[in-house]
Amino acid sequence: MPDQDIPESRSADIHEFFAKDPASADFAFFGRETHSDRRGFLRGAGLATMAALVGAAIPFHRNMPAGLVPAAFATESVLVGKDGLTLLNERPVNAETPAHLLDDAVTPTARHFIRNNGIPPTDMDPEGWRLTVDGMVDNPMTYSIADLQANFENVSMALVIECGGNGRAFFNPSADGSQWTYGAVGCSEWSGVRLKDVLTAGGVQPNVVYTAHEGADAHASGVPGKVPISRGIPIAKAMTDNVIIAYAQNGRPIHPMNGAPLRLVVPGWPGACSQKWLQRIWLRDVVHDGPKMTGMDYRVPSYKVEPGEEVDIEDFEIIEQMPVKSLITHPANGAALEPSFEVRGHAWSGDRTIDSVSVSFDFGATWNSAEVEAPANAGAWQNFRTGVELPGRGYYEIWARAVDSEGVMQPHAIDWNPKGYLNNTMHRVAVRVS
Ligand SMILES: Nc1nc2c(c(=O)[nH]1)N[C@H]1C(S)=C(S)[C@@H](COP(=O)(O)O)O[C@H]1N2
Ligand SMILES: [Mo]
Repeated sequence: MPDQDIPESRSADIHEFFAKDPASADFAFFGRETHSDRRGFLRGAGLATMAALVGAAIPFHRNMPAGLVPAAFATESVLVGKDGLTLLNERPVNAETPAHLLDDAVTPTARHFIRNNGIPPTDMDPEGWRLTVDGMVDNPMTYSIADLQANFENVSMALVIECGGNGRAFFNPSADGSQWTYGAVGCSEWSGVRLKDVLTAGGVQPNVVYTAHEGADAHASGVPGKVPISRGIPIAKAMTDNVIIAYAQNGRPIHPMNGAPLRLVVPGWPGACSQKWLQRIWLRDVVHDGPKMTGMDYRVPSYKVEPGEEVDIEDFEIIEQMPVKSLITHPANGAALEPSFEVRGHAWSGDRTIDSVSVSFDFGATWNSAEVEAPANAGAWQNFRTGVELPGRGYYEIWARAVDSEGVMQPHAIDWNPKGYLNNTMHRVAVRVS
């Protein structure tokens, strides 16, 4: 590979890295060689890309044994191109963003969390990518990404993706699954075409009730043909304006771990609806029953249950909108501060908007209303800020609670459910004034 093709910064050009040197990229992201017919890591051209990825030239590269994986990758591997994320699980990969790193109004790609149910595809070449739209449509179609761009209106929107299990770590009794704390949420700017336009072009048949989404990732068990996750949404939701088939994230190709080169973005609903590495959407006349649609997956009891209570599987229903929630992104939890500072963060609520956010520093005895900005567009989170003036030195907690456009407020305590979904309790951060 000629030198001028070297990506300049490790986070900006991950996609090019994949396109130009798949073998090295595979190694960097997956910790293994996936194309045995291709040149191995660090042989010949691999050096240039590796230097770009470790962020500096490697003066002693001649001494590096062939095939040696730099220690810089050993700890980062899949987190290449990500900045400061906490790795919760490695296979499949789950990584969340510490709340204070989510301070930006629009989440940089490097800080968008990763939630994988299986093993990502290694071929994410945008040129060869195809999306098939079929099932109960009059005109089944297969599109390249260029076809989508040429045939439909291209739109860019800041959209919230939050994992249904965000906050699971705080359930007691605890729930199985990735122990997300606060950071399985992000609001990147996504560019793509509207799902509704693509479905309309296909001719939605009158008896359609649900979409079904398929991606190119493989099941974690490695069993060929086994699908890790295939979810869908009611057709009415699919036909709304801000559900998009995205080909870009923050004006750049989508990060490989966020679903490059094509993904769905269904803001306000469990992240699981936003199929990554999207290859097929088919329309159905029944509620979709693919993997992770049934049983207890992304479902909660249809009534309030006691913590630990056994619930009949029949009594579970599919999670639709995510509940009202806020996140304090400044100050950081554990910060040492002067008595006067600004509290900042974001608030969001499913398909609704936020009416108000209040902030307390005296364990909820008094609340001050924060200034809340309008969303950048429907489906984006809303930024809030307020100044606080603490009375003197000591330990304080900053609490935030949002109220949405239907008057629903975040709770103090968790509404327990067996799989630990939908934890929207108030966010608290500890600060010390000295
Ligand atoms: N193909 C595919 N799409 C997927 C998943 C997956 O494992 N495979 N995970 C889903 C879940 S559970 C979530 S929360 C979001 C996370 O998106 P992100 O990894 O880009 O943050 O992707 C969803 N789309
Ligand atoms: Mo998720």
